[in-house]
Amino acid sequence: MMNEWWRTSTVYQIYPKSFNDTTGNGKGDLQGIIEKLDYLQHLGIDVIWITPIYASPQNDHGYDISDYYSIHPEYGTMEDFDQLLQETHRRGMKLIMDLVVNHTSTEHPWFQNAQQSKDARYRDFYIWKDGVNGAEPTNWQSKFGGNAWKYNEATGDYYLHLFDVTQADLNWENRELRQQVYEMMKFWFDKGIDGFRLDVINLISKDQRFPNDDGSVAPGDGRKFYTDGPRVHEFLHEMNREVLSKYDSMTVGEMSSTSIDHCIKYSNPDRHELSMTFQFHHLKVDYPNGEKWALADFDFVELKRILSEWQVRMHEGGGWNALFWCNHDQPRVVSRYGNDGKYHSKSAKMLATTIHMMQGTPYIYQGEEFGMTNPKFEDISQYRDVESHNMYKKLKDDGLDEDTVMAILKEKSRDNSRTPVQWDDHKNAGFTTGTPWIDINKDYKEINAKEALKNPNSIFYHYKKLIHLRKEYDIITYGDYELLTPHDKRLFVYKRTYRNKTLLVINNFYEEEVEYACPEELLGKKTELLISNDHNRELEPRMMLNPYESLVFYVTE
Ligand code: TEU
Repeated sequence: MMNEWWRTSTVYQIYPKSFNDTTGNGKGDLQGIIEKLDYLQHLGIDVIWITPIYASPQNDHGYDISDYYSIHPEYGTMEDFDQLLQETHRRGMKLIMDLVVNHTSTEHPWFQNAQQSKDARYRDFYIWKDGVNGAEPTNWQSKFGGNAWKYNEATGDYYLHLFDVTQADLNWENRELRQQVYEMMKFWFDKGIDGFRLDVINLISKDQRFPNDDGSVAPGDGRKFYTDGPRVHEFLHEMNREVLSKYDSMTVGEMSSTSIDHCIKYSNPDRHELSMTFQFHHLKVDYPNGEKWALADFDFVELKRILSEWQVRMHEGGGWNALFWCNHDQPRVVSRYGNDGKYHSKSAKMLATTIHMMQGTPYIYQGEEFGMTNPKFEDISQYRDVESHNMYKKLKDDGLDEDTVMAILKEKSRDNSRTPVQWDDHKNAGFTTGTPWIDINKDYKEINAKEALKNPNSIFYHYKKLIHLRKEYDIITYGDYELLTPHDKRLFVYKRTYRNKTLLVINNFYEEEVEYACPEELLGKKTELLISNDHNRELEPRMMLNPYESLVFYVTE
């Protein structure tokens, strides 16, 4: 079996448009990433994941690809990419790319051909259906709002787009399409990349009956007919056989609305599909009745239950979790589940410890390592995401007033994670000498990488230590997991056990002081405090925890 280096690795996600601009055009670029490789090496990063940098009209900031074999010119050239890959490897780090093959841009040559006629060369690379009684083929909803089918004049029928109307779903039933995908993957692997993050890869197999969704099973938007679909494991096993098995690589599948049973199948090495999976259920505990675009406090007890169930059952099933709080689609976790005011640093460190001591591969999203927060944009003109603008219109059409809609966008929009990385306290936070494509967060003078690097007690050095602990203690990678406070309203305490050793992870998720009673079987033994976001302390029978206090004890005998 190839070396599974990714089980002890930590991944850093870069959203290049907002990372670092070296040309002054207000958008990040590949040379900007090269400039920051020493910073990432200093943090202790093992793998870099770059979101799509392929040619794209940028309607969905690169997730709408028009040429899989070229670099989007605003990011640079293929020579810049080759230099980035070489410089990454020279520093002992690995690089994985984003693979978006559930759909292409409607500007991709395949679609440009397919939309012309019913017998076009690439017609069957996409999903076409006749309307029903003058309406769309089914009542499926796009994840960006509206119906998921778009009428095509030239052929008098509709094509499927689960996302934006300019992102046409590919027909994975077509064997030639699949072979084209595999050839493209080999092109990038032969250049030397170390793997892929696979975008919404559990949506590629659709129920070929294409039934209407009668809404009998929530949410009634059609996703049950294409999520973890009938041939998805067959397709991924074929991808593994044809491509992945031929390279020492890691793959992480983004699994929208998936289940533990499927993720065990996707990531158990005996099944030869993928290395690991992202699931999102822990990031929906602030969705009232499952609705993203509404406001509610997060359900802390449910958060613990979900994370713990995934820890236990994936471990039992031989699956492998990708551990994360943030990415380019999610609000900043310190604003969402932490405290981005008085307890900004402590709560950011507590949140980091909570997932970095779990089993799986941790992912750090750019700026998370020094506690970037939600920008709290006041005006719709500040938003850049197609989803934000679609939902702004939909919520207003639904009758919500401007203030309520803007309050929802402030908490929920994907723009929250897409403001430029705050490198220092200079103009535009050191991100660009030009006009940034999206506003800089106003807190950049206080919250930036330069400040974090100067302060030995910063969030940055807390993350650095967590990354190091993962390499030093096998219990983090291989230990069993048990949640110790399932019902507590403030405490998230769990333990890891491995070869008669115990890791006790104690997190106070709130501003109130709270008492914790330590399990008796852990007292009176050789105990080491591995990491704290507060002061050094001993493990005692009853401990009064400070606001957002987070402690990790290693108990050996
Ligand atoms: O995201 C898919 C996805 O599930 C989220 O975008 C979610 O559906 C959306 O935020 C609505 O709440 C992946 C990429 O991460 C995202 O950036 C792309 O927009 C999307 O796929 C389409 O490629």
